Amino acid sequence: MDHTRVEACLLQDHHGKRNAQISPGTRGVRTDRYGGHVWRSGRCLHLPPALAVALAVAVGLAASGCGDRPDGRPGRDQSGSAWTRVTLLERDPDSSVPLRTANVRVADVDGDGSLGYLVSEPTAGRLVWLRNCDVDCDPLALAEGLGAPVRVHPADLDADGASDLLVADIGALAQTDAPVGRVVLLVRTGPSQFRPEVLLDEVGRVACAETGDLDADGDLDVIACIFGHRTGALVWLEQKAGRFVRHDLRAEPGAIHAFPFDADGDGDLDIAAVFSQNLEEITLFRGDGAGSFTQEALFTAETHLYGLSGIELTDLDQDGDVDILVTNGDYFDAVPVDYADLDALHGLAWLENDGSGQFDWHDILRTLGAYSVRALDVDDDGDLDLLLSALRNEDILPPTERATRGLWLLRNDGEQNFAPTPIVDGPSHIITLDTLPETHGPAFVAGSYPLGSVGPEHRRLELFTAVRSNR
Ligand SMILES: [Ca+2]
Ligand SMILES: [Ca+2]
Ligand SMILES: [Ca+2]
Ligand SMILES: [Ca+2]
Repeated sequence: MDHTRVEACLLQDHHGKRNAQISPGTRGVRTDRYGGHVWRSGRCLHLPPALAVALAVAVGLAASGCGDRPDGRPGRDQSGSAWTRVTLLERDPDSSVPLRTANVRVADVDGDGSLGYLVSEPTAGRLVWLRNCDVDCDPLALAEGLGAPVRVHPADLDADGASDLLVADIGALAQTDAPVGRVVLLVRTGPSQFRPEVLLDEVGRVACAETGDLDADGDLDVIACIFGHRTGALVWLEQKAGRFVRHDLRAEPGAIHAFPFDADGDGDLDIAAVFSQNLEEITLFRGDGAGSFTQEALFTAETHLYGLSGIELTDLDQDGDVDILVTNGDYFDAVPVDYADLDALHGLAWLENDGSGQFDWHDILRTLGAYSVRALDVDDDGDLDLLLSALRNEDILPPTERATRGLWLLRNDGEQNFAPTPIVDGPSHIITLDTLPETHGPAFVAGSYPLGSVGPEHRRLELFTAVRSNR
């Protein structure tokens, strides 16, 4: 399984706490007072302190705290933060199909206290679970029972104490109304063993599957986006004595994301969903706690070119209620287009919750291809900053635009005014982001999904860690 070989060299002090990383593409040594580490011949080697310091001085990298890009230059955003950038999953030139990452989630799936990543690779028909990433990021490929997984959500659906994996299996990446979509539960039967169980099939292409106790009866139910093509639906699957009974929330195609949360603070779960295709709408399904929902539009775009690409739930202003981050930047079905027009149309906004489930729209940034967003306090000043990725399709972008604005940091001034700066040059196809827990410092992972050919610069999964050098 060398195609999932992890290309990171994780450093640890003698307490086992990770404190730096290097990648094989980087010439370098990382040191601390207990010694150092260097990547050689596909292995991470420990060096005694004296040798480590000598080597570090020789290559000019002695624990400077400054990250390096694969080309050896420091990765530094214009506002002064440096980022280490480490390849966790590299391009695999030997694979029979080009490997593309549709989704990544940070999760301690096996509950051993060590970080893991769940990576959906639909073109390869599998998930890759990177386990124990605090130590060595041991990869486990899961393909049995899967068609084209696009999202995975760890949850203990059968309540046996071991986290299972709920998979949205789109079945076909190309547009079709064929009943190729499925929701598959990988039931965990051992530390690394899973048994696939189909919860929903014979439906259109499935783009999301999430869990929540939607009828408040003590067991986890499932929300699924049957994206489809010309037809589709948002549904929830009621868990009933180990079986899952389908209930339709809305019979419309184009559902990308749907997340359960308590929008109005009345103690029961509501659902925020995004419908793309021709609706281009953010919809709230307000629950009554017994499994009935009433639907209301929170936002409707004026043009189908708007290209809603996702939502993310977070309490952005930290006032105790859950707000909704909204990205629009999908243009798969909008070519030929003028990129300048889309650059003014696409971007990032947030819907501010007043606590009762009433939402106000605030624009944050317009930029072409906005796709994935996560909130993270990058500068340790107590407010939530934002990370944004944009898909920069080389087929329609001038060369100067392709790689320069694919990954943004938006610094919060404390009043939810955001100042955007590009994080690093280079990645132009980052379709998915997730943040690491606070204990790992300000850090995030980024998965790449090239829209055209997969070139030598392609990295399937990268880890970015901020170095708080400006404080
Ligand atoms: Ca339930
Ligand atoms: Ca509620
Ligand atoms: Ca809030
Ligand atoms: Ca901040």
